[in-house]
Amino acid sequence: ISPESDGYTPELEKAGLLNKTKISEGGRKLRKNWNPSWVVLVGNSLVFFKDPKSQNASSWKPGNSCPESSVDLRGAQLDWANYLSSKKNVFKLRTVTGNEFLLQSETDSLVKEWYNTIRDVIDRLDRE
Ligand code: I3P
Repeated sequence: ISPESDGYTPELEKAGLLNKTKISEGGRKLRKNWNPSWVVLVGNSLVFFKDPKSQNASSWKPGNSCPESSVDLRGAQLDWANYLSSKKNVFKLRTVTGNEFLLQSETDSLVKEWYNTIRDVIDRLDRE
């Protein structure tokens, strides 16, 4: 059976709650609007869901709920970015299309895990 005909869904790497704000769109600066977001790292994408309370680790699966947005991690840049916020534990993700997001949590270990996991995916895609 080919992966496609088997209803293949890409591997879930990580899911959890982070605070998120988009700070630029196609290189154009946006006003910050921090909101909690249910974030799912699956395959080569980071997928964002609204309404974190109603989400769980299976929510990303096709048909289960509609994401607010998603970003392709191929060619993306990841950097610590505490200088861009008054909040602690902030990192910035910039996509090849020039969209920039800040992601944050009060929990140090949680943010480090997210940073490292996203870093690993970007590095893997860079080597392909
Ligand atoms: C912004 C809001 C953000 C803050 C931002 C403010 O004000 O307080 O939370 O970002 O700071 O401008 P407003 O609600 O009036 O848009 P941080 O929490 O990340 O510091 P900034 O302009 O220095 O980015």
